[in-house]
Amino acid sequence: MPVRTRSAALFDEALQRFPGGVNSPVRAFRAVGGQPFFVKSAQGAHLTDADGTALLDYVCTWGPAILGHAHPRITEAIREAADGGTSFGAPHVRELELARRVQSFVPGIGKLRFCSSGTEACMTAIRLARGVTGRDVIVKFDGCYHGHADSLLVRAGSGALTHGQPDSAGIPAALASLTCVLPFNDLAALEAVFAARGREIAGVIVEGVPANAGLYLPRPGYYERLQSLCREHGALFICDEVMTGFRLGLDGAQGRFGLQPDLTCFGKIIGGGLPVGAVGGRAELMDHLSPLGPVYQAGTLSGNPLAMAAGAAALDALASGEIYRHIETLGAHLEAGMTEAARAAGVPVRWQRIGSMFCGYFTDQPVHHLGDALRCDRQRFARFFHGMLDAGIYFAPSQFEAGFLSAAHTPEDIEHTIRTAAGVLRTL
Ligand code: KE4
Repeated sequence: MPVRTRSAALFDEALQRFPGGVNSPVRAFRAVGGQPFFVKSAQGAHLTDADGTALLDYVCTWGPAILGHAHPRITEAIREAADGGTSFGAPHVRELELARRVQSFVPGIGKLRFCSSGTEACMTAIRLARGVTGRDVIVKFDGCYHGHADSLLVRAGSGALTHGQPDSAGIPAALASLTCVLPFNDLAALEAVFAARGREIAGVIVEGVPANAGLYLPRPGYYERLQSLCREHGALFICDEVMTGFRLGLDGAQGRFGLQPDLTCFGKIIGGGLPVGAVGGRAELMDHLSPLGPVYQAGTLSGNPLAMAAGAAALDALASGEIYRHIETLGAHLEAGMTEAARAAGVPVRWQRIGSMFCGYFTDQPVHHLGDALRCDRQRFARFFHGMLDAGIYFAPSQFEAGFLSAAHTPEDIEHTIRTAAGVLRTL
């Protein structure tokens, strides 16, 4: 059991200064018990905690660190940008440099608007859908998380689900009633809601793949039908690629599934680990945004030069496609090894994966939607989490989160993880 006295002292102070001791709920370890460690630094595939313990990191700051932590191309880009100033609140070329890259990789992004988080991107996308269509209803899916804007914190995933508040307090019932929540992968429910309320629906928002209740995948044809129903009824199809954008490939989930969303939300990787978000789509839709159109949206730090520089450096490093081949290979290796380790230990684990994103569900059944995910053995997951953490391997501190690989992970890291898990699973 590693020493965590420094982290414990810091957490004691944090509990006095921040609600729950954290600045984002999922970091609090409430789902797995115990206290979170404090990070001192990070390099490549490893974190170093405040007590000097090295941890092999499968959280990757919830996705952005696809190159690994402190990648020299990113830190150098930030350093060079910072030498010219950290924020201007005025147009500058770095906004164009990142936009050119995003638009060159993702078809259909006629125009973009940068902001400072995935929450802002998704909030803007639904406001735009309502402004463009003049309709009020937004459709989302239970367990999916699109940040913490009021209309989207209805039956939400990630920390909201982890902490048992999928419907947050503080959201007026009148507003929540305009968010229609459907079970994911249920085509009949989708057809029925469009048949009954198609003319009221401003937009449907869905994650590139649902990865905020663990990780499960759309059934074949589901997203295609969702997209066609939106077109048939004049609703906007909003693909939330905050997590999957530039994670599942240069053209994200929409490229993998052959989709053409009306609006796409970005975040995480396009900021290279700095605060960023973006919403993009056809110009005739995006031009509804102020100052051209009537849909207001703004941000002091939108298009921040450091985030733009870090994001451009990240996308340049990803452009050859080599990193995607590497993390796909590692993902398959980890999936096979963890599945075999669980089988040998006699512990039911469904390891679900797409590319370099994965979730080890503690259940013996496949997980296709939130209902399946909720049947997992969360207590056993928590024991597994701590067993691995005590052995120096950091998975997401919730059964309802995804794990990530980076360019810095190696086949030896994967083998070490599998061997360690084989031992931990036998103790559960
Ligand atoms: P941010 O506001 O956290 O930058 O992005 C919100 C968001 C939007 N859409 C998707 C698909 C997302 O996964 C997220 C944020 N992801 C969580 C992790 N599951 C962020 C971690 C946290 O809340 O601390």
